[in-house]
Amino acid sequence: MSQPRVGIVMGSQSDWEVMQHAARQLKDFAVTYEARALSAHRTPDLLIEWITRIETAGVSCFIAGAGGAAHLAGVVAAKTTLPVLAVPMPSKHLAGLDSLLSMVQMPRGIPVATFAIGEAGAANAGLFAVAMLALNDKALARKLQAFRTKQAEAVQAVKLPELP
Ligand code: RP5
Repeated sequence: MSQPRVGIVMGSQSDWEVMQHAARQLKDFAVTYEARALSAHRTPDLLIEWITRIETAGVSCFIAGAGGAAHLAGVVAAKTTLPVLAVPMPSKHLAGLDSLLSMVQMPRGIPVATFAIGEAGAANAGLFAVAMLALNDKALARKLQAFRTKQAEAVQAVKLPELP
């Protein structure tokens, strides 16, 4: 199996429905990743073991998704100097505002880059990881440019309906 270039971690299996959109972007760009469900609260020791192992394996960045009291991305950032991209999950009671604030309000010195709540944030975290890797990978940079061109063409081709 090829070496992962990105580590994806989420606080629970229930986050996969959203976090699969980060994995999908990486897969579409043929960027290898390893995805795990590990929790800052429920499995702290296993989380730290995984961070150490996958960093040694050579990943370039982490994408962390969690909901509620979402400390996962912050804990990952505390254990590595690699870039950590955080995706707030749309939580049941506060619609993800709790997740967003838990992730975005990091103390000075331990940054995480926090994305939008939910699927768009997960997809954009994947695309951002691709953009970082593309800095040192010309073929990937060309693919990313082609993706942007195709996306712009799709918007340009939109025909809005006439009013009756
Ligand atoms: C967080 O609690 C997880 O990231 C998830 O978003 C939320 C709920 O987890 P489950 O109770 O569904 O496992 O730690």
